[in-house]
Amino acid sequence: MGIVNVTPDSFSDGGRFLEHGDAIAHGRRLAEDGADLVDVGGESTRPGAEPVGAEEERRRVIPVVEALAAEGIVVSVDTTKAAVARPALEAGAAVVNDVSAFRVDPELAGLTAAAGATCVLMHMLGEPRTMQDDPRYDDVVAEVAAFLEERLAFAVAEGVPESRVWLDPGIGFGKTSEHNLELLRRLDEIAALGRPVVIGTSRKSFLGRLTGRGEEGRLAGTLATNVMALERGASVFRVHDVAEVGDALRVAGAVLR
Ligand code: HH2
Repeated sequence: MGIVNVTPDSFSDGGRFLEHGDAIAHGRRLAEDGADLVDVGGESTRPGAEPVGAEEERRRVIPVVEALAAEGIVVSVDTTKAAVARPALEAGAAVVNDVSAFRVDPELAGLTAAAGATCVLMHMLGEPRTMQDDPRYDDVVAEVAAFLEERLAFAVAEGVPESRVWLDPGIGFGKTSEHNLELLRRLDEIAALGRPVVIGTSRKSFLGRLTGRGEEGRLAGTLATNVMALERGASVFRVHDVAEVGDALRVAGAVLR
């Protein structure tokens, strides 16, 4: 899953793809680099980010979703709002990637079901503005697994077939570096829920803390974590550097087989 952030403030590529033409060209490049899926988002979820209204979010993402889908690229829309997901699905998006797992806007579940779309349900403790203020768990993996199980049941109750639900432990969303590492170390416990696991470590700040590098220098850390996630059962890898991570996963996958 390649990332296209149509935002001024995303943590690693904010402002680079705010123009629709640039975002579309970037999505196309990610598909050429081997992405099976391109994730288009118009609201940054970086720690401390300010919320964006539905109208502005639609203005940012819908033309990009429409153009990429028209080229036959499988598109997911990274949003928590039904008012954004509805036109995105009409414009050809096939996947709804909701970092709130249908908590911000429960209506999004029925909408996903009616559209026959797939959804990504992600764990987050708190909300983006405050999530990194001293997050605490007794057992982060058990708590994330229980949350995802509950949200999966909610989605199914709202009519989304279980086969159309992917689960994501939400690396960096209300987690310390140690929580992120524990989730990666024990990712097999999330995979044991029986649904495809999505993992998003790309360029995130815990990699910077471990290596001392800024966003642009975190490819090696991104590769290491995605390979380890593959080994522990992840099957969808949300990344900025599609070609490089794709190669690493192909090689690691060949070894594992
Ligand atoms: N991470 C980010 C955004 N959306 N969706 C899923 N399913 N999993 C993730 O780990 C995830 C996500 C944050 O990364 P990014 O899009 O690069 O930055 P920003 O939120 O600042 O736009």
